[in-house]
Amino acid sequence: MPVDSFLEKKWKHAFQVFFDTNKSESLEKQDFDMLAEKIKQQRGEDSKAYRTAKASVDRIWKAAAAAATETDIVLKFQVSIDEWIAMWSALVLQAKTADDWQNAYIDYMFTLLDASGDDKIDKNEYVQVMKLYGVGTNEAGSAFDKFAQVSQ
Ligand SMILES: [Ca+2]
Repeated sequence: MPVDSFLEKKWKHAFQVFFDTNKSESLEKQDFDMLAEKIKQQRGEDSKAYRTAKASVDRIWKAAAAAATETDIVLKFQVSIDEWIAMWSALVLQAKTADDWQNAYIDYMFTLLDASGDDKIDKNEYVQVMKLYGVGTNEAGSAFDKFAQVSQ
């Protein structure tokens, strides 16, 4: 059974924007290390965002690496975009409850976005964090407006 193309697009987008930090079109440990480093520079070593990111990123990486084919791990230690999609599809198709790595992903994204730590994400925080990922202010702002409307 094929996965909904909207979902697939969403996972691809997350892969490209949030995880493939070095833009190599595959995930390596380096992507995760670079990401943690960016957050450290922006929020500081003692920040909750950095501590959560470091812990979560490690859990996500381990799950992603486990989902990659054996050859990839042995030869390149990489996770391709297809393997990334397969990892998410498996969850959806099996209708499983969230795995540890998925909870880690949610913790990570939320803590990163909630810069003030008040358990809410406002537009300014969202735009600032998206800038960290190279997403333009206007683009991030209009994306925020769209999903803020949907969730009201
Ligand atoms: Ca990469």
